[in-house]
Amino acid sequence: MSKKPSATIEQKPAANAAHGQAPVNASLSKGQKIELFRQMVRIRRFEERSHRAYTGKNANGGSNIGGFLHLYNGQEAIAVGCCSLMGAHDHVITAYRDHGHAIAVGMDTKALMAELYGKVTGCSKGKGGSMHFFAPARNYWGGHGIVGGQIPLGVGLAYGVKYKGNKGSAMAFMGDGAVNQGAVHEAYNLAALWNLPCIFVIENNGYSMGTSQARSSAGELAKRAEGYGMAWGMCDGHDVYEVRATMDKFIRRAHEESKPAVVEIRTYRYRGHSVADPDNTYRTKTEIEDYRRTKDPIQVFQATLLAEDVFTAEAAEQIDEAARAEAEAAAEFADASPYPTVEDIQKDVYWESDNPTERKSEGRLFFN
Ligand SMILES: Cc1ncc(C[n+]2csc(CCOP(=O)(O)OP(=O)(O)O)c2C)c(N)n1
Ligand SMILES: [Mg+2]
Repeated sequence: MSKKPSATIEQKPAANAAHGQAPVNASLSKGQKIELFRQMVRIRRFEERSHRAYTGKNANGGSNIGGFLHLYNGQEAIAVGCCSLMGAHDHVITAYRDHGHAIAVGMDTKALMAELYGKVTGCSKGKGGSMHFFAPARNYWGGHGIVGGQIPLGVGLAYGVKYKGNKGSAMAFMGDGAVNQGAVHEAYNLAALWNLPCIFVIENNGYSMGTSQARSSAGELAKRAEGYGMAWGMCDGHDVYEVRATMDKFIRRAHEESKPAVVEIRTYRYRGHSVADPDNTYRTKTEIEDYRRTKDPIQVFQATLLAEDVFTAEAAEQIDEAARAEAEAAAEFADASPYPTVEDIQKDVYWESDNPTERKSEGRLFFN
């Protein structure tokens, strides 16, 4: 993707061409395929630009971005593949590694970068930061910091879809580390018991912070669905066609039969757990480079689209240039935006304190 592609990158199309033939992919127009590629590149460039902002200093010598920054580099095909399948009543909720999904559902990167900078123009008015991107109008319900905490909320979203009689689903994303949380199992149980259209998507990047899957989790992660009588599936997350072909089956099933499922998507993250977290103690450089060289989702899809004659290398380069410029413009916008005021600090935190006259609860508010 860079102007001078690294000589070490093996630009090969995805190994299993059958996924490109799946109806959900075969029916895509050239323009739609290019759009999938563009989204992945936009995510990659946004993440790289935010990494630079995080490690750099602002004009006053302070940090541009406070708090944590968990980057999505390497996992782009999952958010893009899954969100590209969303209809009017499909919802998404995820953990703190939430930038990719936000871009994939169509959020404006200026509002996202401003949120990272803690500015009032951010999507959460500068009060959420990296882990709390939200866009209710796009059925995107965040952005959650408690590992596994978003999963019962995802079941609630699916309950809402069913209760309203809509043909939809909730995709509740989690990492491989979240599967051992008790709340995830309570959520599995209710989704299965009540036949809720919830698809639990495990983005298995092999590590929870510095702990490998082998050291933390027994058995096959998705297969645990069987204990709850749920369907399950697995696929590789570096091939956007494969992600779409796999997820399409479960989304259709959720729409038609209101049935939950667990889908494990194998992937890899290139950066440390967060930017502040060192990445030199639990895995080797060779492991990261091997993945990048053979399975980088953007490189793989670029090679696939070149082989399919969907676009030229020059067109891919232009998409990359535009994505870099967009990320740069987002950083400039964030930098130039004001911070929220002290007076606003308690606004937009609790609905009830913003709407005291309409509040429904009796008794003391927040126990004061
Ligand atoms: C309940 C809870 N326990 C611990 C943490 C600290 N913590 C933050 S992220 C993380 C690892 C989660 O890894 P995984 O679910 O694989 O997601 P990934 O970071 O790989 O996307 C941990 C232990 C937390 N935020 N919440
Ligand atoms: Mg993980």
